[in-house]
Amino acid sequence: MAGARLVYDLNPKGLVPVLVDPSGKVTVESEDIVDAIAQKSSEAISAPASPDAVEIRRLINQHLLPAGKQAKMFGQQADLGPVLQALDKLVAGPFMAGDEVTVADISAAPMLQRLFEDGMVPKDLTKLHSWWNTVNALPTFQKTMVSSYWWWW
Ligand SMILES: N[C@@H](CCC(=O)N[C@@H](CS)C(=O)NCC(=O)O)C(=O)O
Repeated sequence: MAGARLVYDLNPKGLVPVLVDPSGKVTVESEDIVDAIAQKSSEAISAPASPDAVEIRRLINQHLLPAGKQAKMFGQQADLGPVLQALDKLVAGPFMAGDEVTVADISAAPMLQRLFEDGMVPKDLTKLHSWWNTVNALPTFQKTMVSSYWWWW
């Protein structure tokens, strides 16, 4: 396609997602892309960054993603329980940081979706289950669902 830029031109690691904004600014890494889009949003999804919301994103990126990968791909769930328990304690409800969808929910949803669909979230983590029921019912979240999805690491 004329004018198309190879992923490698945009991200030397050759990974997606890659965001190119109208000014041509390139952003890589999912979390940075979430923040870049949130800052442009008319909704208040990026504000305010409560300490708990910051901790939720740290737990997701540093612990939930690797633990979820181990559990989903290799059946090793040892690291998954502790991070799910830590997240359950931090859920403000109904969304991660309170009454509104924020970047914490957007960071959390892809991996937690996969874990909930596979029944890997213990029933006694009631705040997380309540969060998932709320998020899963959002028409905006449903629009992101596809019948077969791929992994990112
Ligand atoms: N940490 C990166 C991971 C990106 C990543 O692993 N992307 C996968 C797809 S979801 C990819 O581009 N894989 C292509 C490949 O490995 O060749 C992020 O969160 O953006």
